[in-house]
Parts: sequence; C-alpha cells; structure tokens
Amino acid sequence: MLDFLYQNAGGAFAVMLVFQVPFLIVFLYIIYLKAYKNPSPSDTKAATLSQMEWAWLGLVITLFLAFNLLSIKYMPQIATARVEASAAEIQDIDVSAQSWAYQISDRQLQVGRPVRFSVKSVDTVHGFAVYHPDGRMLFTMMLIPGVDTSSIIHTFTEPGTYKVRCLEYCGIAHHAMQDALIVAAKP
Ligand SMILES: [Cu+2]
Repeated sequence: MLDFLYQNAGGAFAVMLVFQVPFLIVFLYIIYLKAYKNPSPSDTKAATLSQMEWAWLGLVITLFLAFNLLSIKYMPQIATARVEASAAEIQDIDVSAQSWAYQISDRQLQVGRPVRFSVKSVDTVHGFAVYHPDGRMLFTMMLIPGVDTSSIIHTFTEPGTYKVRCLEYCGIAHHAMQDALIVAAKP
C-alpha cells in the first residue's frame, strides 16, 4: 500500500521530511519565544525544576521498561523460540542468497502454518526482508557469508503475495534483488 513512497527518491525524501519538519518547527518556536516573546531569565525556582526533572526521569524509565517488557514477545527471536517449543507442524524453507537473486526451496506457503526460513548467503552480505502485501515489513535478516545458516520462524496470518527484498547494500544490482512468496488461504 505504501510501496509507491519508496520507489522513487522524491517519495523517500517526503517521508524524511514528515519526520524532520515537526522538530524544525518546535526548534524555531523555542528560539522565537526566548528571543522575542520572553527574553528575560526563567522565573521557575531551581528547586521546583529539580523535582520536575526527577519526575520526568521516572516517567522515562517507567515507559522504557514497560514498552520493552510488553513488546518482548513480538521480537522475532523470542517468537521463533516459542513456536519451536510448542512443536507445531513447521514448514521448512531453505533460502540461499547470491548477488543478485534468491534461491528459495518453495515459494508456496500457507496461512496459519509456521514457516522456518533457513537463510544463508554464498557470496557477500545480503538481507532477507519479507513484506506484507500492504507494504509493512514483517521481519528482516542480515546474512553474512561464512557464518552458519540462520533461521527464523514466522506464521503468516493473511493470504497474499509477500515481497522479499534485500536490505543490505550488495552491489550495482542491489535494488533488483527481490523475490516473492505466495501465501495461500487455509484449505
Ligand atoms: Cu542487496
């Protein structure tokens, strides 16, 4: 769905601006406040400020811990270990990456059946990223030649065509290093 944004330099630049412009606006606004609106020294007492700083620090630490603990089960490695432990019926797929294409033992997958991707590179550093049909990246792996095959287990929940892309720059045809997986609905 968002693919069009990433297929040309203008789109990528626009996405970058969406992230940067709010910071620029806040930055300029603060300069404006201190330069014209309220140039005198702050009248907040130092003691009040330090209380606020402690409260802020506590909030940041609490949010940091909460987000990490709540999201840990969504980490690909943790999710992989959980599926492996539950002894589900896993479909094994071997993937070999080579400049600038993938060899994939089977591109036909099924909704609801866990897939173990065992992926390696035979020449240089490559990536193996799988995208949902709506453009979201589901996971990515970095493949280093000479390192053992690495594997990840993913269970697809929706049928469709899932794009595969290399996300590690690997030479002149890196952008063309793409493939696709077909996920079929439950029979
Ligand atoms: Cu590449």
